[in-house]
Amino acid sequence: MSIPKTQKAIIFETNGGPLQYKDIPVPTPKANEILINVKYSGVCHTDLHAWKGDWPLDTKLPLVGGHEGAGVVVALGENVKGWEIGDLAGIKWLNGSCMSCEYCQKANESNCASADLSGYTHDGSFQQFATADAIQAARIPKGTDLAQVSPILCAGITVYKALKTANLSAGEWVAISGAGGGLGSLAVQYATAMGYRVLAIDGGDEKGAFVKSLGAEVFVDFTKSKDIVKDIVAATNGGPHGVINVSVSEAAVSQSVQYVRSCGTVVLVGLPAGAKVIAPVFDSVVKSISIKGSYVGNRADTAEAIDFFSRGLIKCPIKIVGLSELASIYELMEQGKILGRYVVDTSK
Ligand code: 8ID
Ligand code: ZN
Ligand code: ZN
Repeated sequence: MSIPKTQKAIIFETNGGPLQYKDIPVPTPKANEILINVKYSGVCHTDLHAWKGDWPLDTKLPLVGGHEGAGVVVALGENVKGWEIGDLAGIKWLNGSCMSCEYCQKANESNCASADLSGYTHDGSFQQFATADAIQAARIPKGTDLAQVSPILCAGITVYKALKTANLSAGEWVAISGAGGGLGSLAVQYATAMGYRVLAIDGGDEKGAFVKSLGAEVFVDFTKSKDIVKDIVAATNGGPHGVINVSVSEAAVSQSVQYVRSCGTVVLVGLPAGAKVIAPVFDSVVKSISIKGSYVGNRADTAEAIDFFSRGLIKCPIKIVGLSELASIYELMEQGKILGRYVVDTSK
């Protein structure tokens, strides 16, 4: 394939400013990078946070967002080993890290102080050609449907790692709070595949039917329940053994601390701007609960999460639209109206 000089992208110059669909230069891979012709990219709620600039971490500006990009390798930096032109590759949130600090040495690369983040500190996958560190780029098996696999590259890896962090045994209950969204709809499926019983929490009948179709045994509607803590404790005969918080709601996180079972684990994943966890010290001690943060996953988590997908255990519930329509996806996302994941086709 001949690589063009310019390409279509969605770019913004200020946080919350216009999302411009326009021609920009094709980036040149650095010595350690591969150049990927991105075919499809999932749209994660993190991309909305990055555009709005509502987290206490600055984005690069101007910025091309996106970190669930799936495509084909079209060029290799001069030091790259182990990749060939034509391989399928994925752009993940963790684009690259130092590989030498204490955290990188122990494979906690996402905790590296100099982590480079796709669609945040490094131009991401809302463009037709994007660069990725050859060490961190995800390896996608030949023949994979690139639109279907794209949400695995952030949502899938993140919820898979979060479920491992909850440290559950087969047959135990896990509550997924925010189950109808992008991360949640995959969390329900990974949890089911890992042998857990799923209680899903989200709002509205449509989301209820949706999460049940994905494997949830029980649905609790946060817009209708009069006492959500009581309802969840009753449905799970004493509270879920683990909770994966993927909603963008501060209140939902604090409720999870109340309904989790004694000796259970609350995992924090969703990142509502400015939110705090309110956990009563007395209850936390007497119930001996754990509250843990979980942040994407490492290279092994990536390979494992993709393997669950490749074995047909995870079906990404996607809607495909053109890249030029990104702004309308952000509107739906802000209103909590998305079932599963939107994926953009970079050719439109
Ligand atoms: O590594 C990480 N920790 C990581 C990785 C990727 C994404 C964290 N995230 C963060 C995102 O930045 C975002 O804050 O996870 C959050 C969820 O991302 P998403 O799944 O991409 O968002 P979504 O598709 O909008 O889904 C959110 C769901 O939460 C529901 C909504 O109805 C929607 O279905 N929800 C809300 I908002 N309030 C709720 C409540 N009180 C609720 N569900 C239950 N109870
Ligand atoms: Zn993401
Ligand atoms: Zn490091």
